[in-house]
Amino acid sequence: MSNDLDFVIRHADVVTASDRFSCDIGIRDGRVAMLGQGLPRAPRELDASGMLVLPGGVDGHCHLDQPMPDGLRMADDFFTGTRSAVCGGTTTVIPFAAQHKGQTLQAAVDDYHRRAEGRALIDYGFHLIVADPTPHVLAEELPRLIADGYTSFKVYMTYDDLKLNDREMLDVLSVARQHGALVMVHAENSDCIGWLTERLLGNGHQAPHFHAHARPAVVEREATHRAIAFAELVDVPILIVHVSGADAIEQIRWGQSRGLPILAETCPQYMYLTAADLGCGEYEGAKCVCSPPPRDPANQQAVWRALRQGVFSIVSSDHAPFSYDDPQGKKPGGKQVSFDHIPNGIPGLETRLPLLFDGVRQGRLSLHQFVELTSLRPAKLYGLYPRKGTIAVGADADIVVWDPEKRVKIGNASLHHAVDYTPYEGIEVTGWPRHCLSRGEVLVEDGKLVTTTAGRGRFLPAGKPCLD
Ligand code: DUC
Ligand code: ZN
Ligand code: ZN
Repeated sequence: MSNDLDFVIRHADVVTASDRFSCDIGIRDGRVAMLGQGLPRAPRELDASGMLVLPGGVDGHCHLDQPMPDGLRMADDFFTGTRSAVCGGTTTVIPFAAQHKGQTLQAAVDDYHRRAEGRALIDYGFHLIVADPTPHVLAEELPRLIADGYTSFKVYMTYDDLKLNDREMLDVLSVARQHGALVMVHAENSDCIGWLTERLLGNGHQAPHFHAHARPAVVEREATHRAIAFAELVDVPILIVHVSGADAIEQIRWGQSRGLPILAETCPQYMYLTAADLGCGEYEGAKCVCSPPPRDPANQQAVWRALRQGVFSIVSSDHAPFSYDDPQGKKPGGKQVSFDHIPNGIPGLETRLPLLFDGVRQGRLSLHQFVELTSLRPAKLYGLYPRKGTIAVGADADIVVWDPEKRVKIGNASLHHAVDYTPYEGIEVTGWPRHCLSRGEVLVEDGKLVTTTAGRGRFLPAGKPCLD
């Protein structure tokens, strides 16, 4: 093997979760081979003067081409979704292979591999969604799949087609404990939502904004507390996903203060959207229907505060892409439907990093926290570190050259997903990726997508979760 470098990034102001240093970065065979001053010349070079050089983002929670019930369809497949991700500085995605009831987990995984292969532009891992924890799933499939590199799985406390009851939750947590996997929990109380929904519809309240009335903070708070209690009972770490505000944060802090291994994720929608974005009757509010729903400005502040204080381990997009003007999206069957039939989820793969980086600009969190929340910790938790999540000799050369001064007014016309809207239309941010490399290959150059080789992205079998 030659010792020559393939690529050198010159004058890099490198920022990782813990360090900041100036050097050249030498890349060979898709990996970082050297960090130092005055590295030898390479056939390809890039001058990063004036930029920040960051490890590529790892989006630990997004949904791509996930099979949907009832004639619904996600707008992004692995190509359009990963294209959008890399244009926003994310070089690894971890979507979900979702089991539906009656299906084996292996069948869900096989199906999902077929959807990703030949389509993904960047590297990807899979979480599992466990919707049917039969004795076979618990005793055979989960242990085998964990050993095969699927070391994290999501469970739902709501949605009729996905939810587990308390006993099933305990069973899944117990398998995770025994085999060293990490369980992600969607914490909302299903019966409370059902009860509220029935009353709202009974009173003729159908518009999108009633989605938030059907899922108030107490519903999330109760389920969060219950999930924490289960983790304590089984003595196993859990990660509460898409935490929306102060009530759930209070429960998480409570668990953490008792020394329980409670991890948490939040998403930009809980910092940038409020329930007001669901409208006050107009159907366009459907664009911001996601679960849990966005709350109010005080809750946004609580999320920012908790981020700074280290309550959260990761910030993910929860990209769940349904187009607005689409009979398979937010208007099922081409109709304006009652709030309980609007598919839940919003797009956000490409805007995750710029929205959070703007928080750095505003002094809401440090640059190192930004890297930790969006790259290092998701890589560690989901078993991809040290290959992903940092810039170090031996790591994959997944690198973002970030322009910290670039001002951008977010608009759907300039994003790269296949969704027909962004909930962040018109929001102005400062800071956007200028160049993005995936395993040493430049995919984005001067803000433009220059490589569109569908299928160059590789599946990443995950190692055991690292909680440090
Ligand atoms: N939960 C998610 O994680 N994503 C989309 C919708 C939902 O409820
Ligand atoms: Zn969820
Ligand atoms: Zn999700």
